[in-house]
Amino acid sequence: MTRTWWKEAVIYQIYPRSFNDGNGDGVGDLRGIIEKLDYLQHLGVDVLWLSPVYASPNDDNGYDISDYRAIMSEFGSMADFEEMLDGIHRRGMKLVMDLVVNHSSDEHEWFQQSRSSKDNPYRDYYFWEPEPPNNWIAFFGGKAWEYDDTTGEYYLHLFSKKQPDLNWENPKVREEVYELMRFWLDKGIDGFRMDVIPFISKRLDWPDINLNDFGSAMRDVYANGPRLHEFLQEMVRETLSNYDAMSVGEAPGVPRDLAKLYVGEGRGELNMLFHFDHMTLDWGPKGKFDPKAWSLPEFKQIFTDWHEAMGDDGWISIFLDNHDFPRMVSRWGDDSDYRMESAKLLATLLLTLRGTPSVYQGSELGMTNVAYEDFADYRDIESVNAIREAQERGADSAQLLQILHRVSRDNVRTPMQWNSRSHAGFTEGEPWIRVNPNYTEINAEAAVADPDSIFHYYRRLLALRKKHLTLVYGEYEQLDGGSDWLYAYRRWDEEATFLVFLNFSGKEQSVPVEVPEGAQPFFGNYPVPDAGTLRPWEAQLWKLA
Ligand code: ISL
Ligand code: CA
Repeated sequence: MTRTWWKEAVIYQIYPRSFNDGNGDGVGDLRGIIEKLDYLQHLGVDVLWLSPVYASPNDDNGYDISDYRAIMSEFGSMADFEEMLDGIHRRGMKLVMDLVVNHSSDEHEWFQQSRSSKDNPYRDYYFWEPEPPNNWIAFFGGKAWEYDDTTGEYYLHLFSKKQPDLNWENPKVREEVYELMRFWLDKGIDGFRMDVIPFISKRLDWPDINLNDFGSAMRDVYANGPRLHEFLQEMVRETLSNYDAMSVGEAPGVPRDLAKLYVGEGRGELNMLFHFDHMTLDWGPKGKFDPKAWSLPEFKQIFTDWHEAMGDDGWISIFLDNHDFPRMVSRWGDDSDYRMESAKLLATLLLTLRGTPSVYQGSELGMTNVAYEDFADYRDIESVNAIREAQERGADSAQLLQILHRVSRDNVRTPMQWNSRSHAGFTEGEPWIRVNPNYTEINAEAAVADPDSIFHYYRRLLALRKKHLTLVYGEYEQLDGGSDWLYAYRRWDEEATFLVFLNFSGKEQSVPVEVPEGAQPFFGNYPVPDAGTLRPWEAQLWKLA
């Protein structure tokens, strides 16, 4: 397998609005990020991925862009951006920006022109139809075709109605995208995370979707369109191939058997992708607001199947949470009795699989989901729309709150918890979204001061991963025979062999897999490991040879 810097890197995702407020207006910003670069360097991550920082009316917190070449005024100026980029590079880190080009904001100049008349030169930058050609629904509720009375036609939006989908069939649209990518690459950024990139090529036969099976709608209709790979190859040829930059595609709707088309090494498309199989594991037939139980055997199988599907030709990025999904310790661990242990166990998983790990801000502190008691505390458009729709239906409020506590994207958008002072040290003003009340206990200042903290566990394991490339490139084999509490696997190459045992339960258990004679305890979340026994949420790494 070819060695590259982005395979050996660890990504840290910053959600700028919630990271750190530098000027006291209650909204995180670029100066706030600059203040925390030393913290990130100390943690030992390599690549900072910033959720969008471009000009935006913030219907979807920056994922609705009105000017791709300007910095959002709330976040600062281009001079702040350049200072931040320089500060990142001086510390030996890299910067990856979010590329959101499946759609723009409706306030982008292109859409303003496009909607103004049927013969405007920008008309074909978007999809316009005299009648909705199908039953598509939008991710944030309601129908995907919106009537616009200026010209009496409907435009397509797979997300909110303020996020009209760009028409990639139009070569001018593609050229605009490549130009804006070159604009940022020429400034010296180190790559892009590409938002819903499998959706950019539309099925122009406009088939209906099965409204009771959102998973197959994503896979067969919204994603993986007919010209997708042609577009990606063209994009890479025109932009990334001329720079030493990385790309990671957000890939909802991409099944394992299609993944190599995106990331196979000779394809000239993406370096890696974020697949969604574990993220949708607890979604019912109607999607995330219809949650169901998940099981450990299925969860593990997903990692094993993806490892095998990629083999030695293709790469993925491993993540257990991000700005769209619940906190990993609340979702896959135990955020009450064993928060510390289970957050460390999940860190072990995240950092010892084959794939580039992506750590979401605050997970290195074991930050948890939030449980707002008041609907008015929710900020995310997806939650706000879901609340409105449920109330219109006359749904039970208590039940709705329970679902939001479990699935709302605001769970991961509460301010970063820096210290135990007012508003968790995030801002000197009023935060745009309420702080999680557990900040007095869970915060960076306390974590950095405590050698046994989750923070230092990440830091040490990150350093070990750098030193032992077996943990990056090595082979992988699952060893636990489908146990419902144990996840056990081996990572190995010519240099070394590691055994990883993860107890996904709050009970002490005896391990059915033998630790070979001569194996040394290498790392773990309890002081001294005992071969053959795992304590509640214990993670053990053993090294052979
Ligand atoms: O957030 C989700 C479920 O709640 C996902 O289905 C999400 O909508 C999907 O992964 C696409 O996400 C990306 O594009 C969206 C944006 O809202 C997300 O924040 C972004 O990660 C539209 O740009
Ligand atoms: Ca601010």
